[in-house]
Amino acid sequence: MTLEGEYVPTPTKWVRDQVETYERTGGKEAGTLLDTGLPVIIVTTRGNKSGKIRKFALMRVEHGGEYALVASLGGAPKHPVWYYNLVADPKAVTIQDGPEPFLVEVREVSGAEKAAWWERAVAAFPNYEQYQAKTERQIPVFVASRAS
Ligand code: F42
Repeated sequence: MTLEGEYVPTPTKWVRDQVETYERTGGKEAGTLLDTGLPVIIVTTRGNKSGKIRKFALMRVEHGGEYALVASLGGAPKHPVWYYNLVADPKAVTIQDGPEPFLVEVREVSGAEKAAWWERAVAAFPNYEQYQAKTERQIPVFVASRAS
């Protein structure tokens, strides 16, 4: 399942290349973050200003068929801009975790639910802890569930 529209790659070359290789090989290549061996997923959103198709990679944080999408951006003071795409259209999102992308619906989580997903996220990618420690920004977490 893919979103209709014109794909405009991210200007961040290493991410653009990872997305392209992952999609071309159905996840057989470029499935991990650089040489960490830690798995990634490919997320597709609709640009909230351009309406174009935007894609990026995130660490794979999966539990019970749902995924956490952690807007960490390495602990930068500002959200990644894909955050605003998800807020604007939480149903125009696909995740690719293997050969084929599938449609999901996302919701930003808070409180105890966020704490539970944050624990899973840090277990999958310990760097998230350092990212949160280095910024005043509360790193947002979305949970993606397969669209009904
Ligand atoms: N980023 C994370 O935040 N968390 C992760 O766990 C993570 C893991 C990861 C693993 C592998 C990998 O290759 C990259 C990884 N990244 C991770 C980086 C992630 O893939 C993104 O590159 C990063 O989060 C930054 O996302 P971004 O959406 O801010 O990217 C910018 C550089 C970008 O693409 N900007 C575009 C541009 O032209 O400058 C615009 C993109 C866009 O969505 N535009 C919207 C539109 O309408 O088209 C408007 C957005 C707005 O409201 O301004």
